[in-house]
Amino acid sequence: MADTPPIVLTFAASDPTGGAGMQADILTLAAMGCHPLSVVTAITVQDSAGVDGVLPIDSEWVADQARSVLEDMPVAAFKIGMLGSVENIAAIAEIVSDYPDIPLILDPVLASGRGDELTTEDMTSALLEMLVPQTTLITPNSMEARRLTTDEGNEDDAPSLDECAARLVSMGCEYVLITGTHEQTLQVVNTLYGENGVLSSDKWQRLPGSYHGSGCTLASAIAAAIAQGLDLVEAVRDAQDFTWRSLQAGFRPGMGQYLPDRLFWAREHNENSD
Ligand code: PXL
Repeated sequence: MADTPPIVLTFAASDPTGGAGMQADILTLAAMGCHPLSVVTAITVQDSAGVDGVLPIDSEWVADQARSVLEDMPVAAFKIGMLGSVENIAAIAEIVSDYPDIPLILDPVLASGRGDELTTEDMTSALLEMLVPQTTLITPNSMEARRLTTDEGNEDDAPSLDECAARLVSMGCEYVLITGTHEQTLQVVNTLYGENGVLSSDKWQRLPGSYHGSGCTLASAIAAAIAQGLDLVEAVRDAQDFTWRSLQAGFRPGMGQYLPDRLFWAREHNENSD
């Protein structure tokens, strides 16, 4: 019998396009040699151009899905994406608190890449209060990092990205990876922070397209690399490389955004063997 691959549990919402959300996580985790467990938190109606509807799953069903598989199988990492409701955040926070030794990668999904709001203010507060203190690594893009940490009642509060990361660490997570796709820089600069500030900063060639699911791919790839036994700094670098190559191989199946191709490596192999 074959060995069991490392197991990663993702809490995420279904995206029928296969670009983002749970489908992105499953594709990425499998592509990186892990077995994905998937707890669905919400279902969405969307196409490659935008989100038309979100239906959160009842939080007891979310908890039951997770408890069943967690009692059955050993999990090497958690990945948390879109959560759907405050009740779901509370349920998931309670579950992960029973597994304090399992690394937790939190992708704070506030809006889709195309600007559809996916998280209410109440959900953002719940995320900061209940999940961030239990998080190993949070992976906001620069806009999310500012939104999570800026005091909106204070017009003078305009923190640098370094300050945003420091504030997130002070809220209780161990590491912060801020991605720089939305910044006006020639290359995309992604910076990893720990409790003493910058740990590493990686520059990536900026790709021309607009992609749906890049953040989900990156956070899942980090969870997979950690589950495979890499330390956090190595996992973050490997996962960025995997994500960049998935984006470079991206395709445009519909009329909206490009989707990352998490199976780029399998297709390269096919071409070579022809
Ligand atoms: O990319 C963030 C994201 C996560 N999860 C779901 C989504 C999106 C973006 O649209 O639809 C289900």
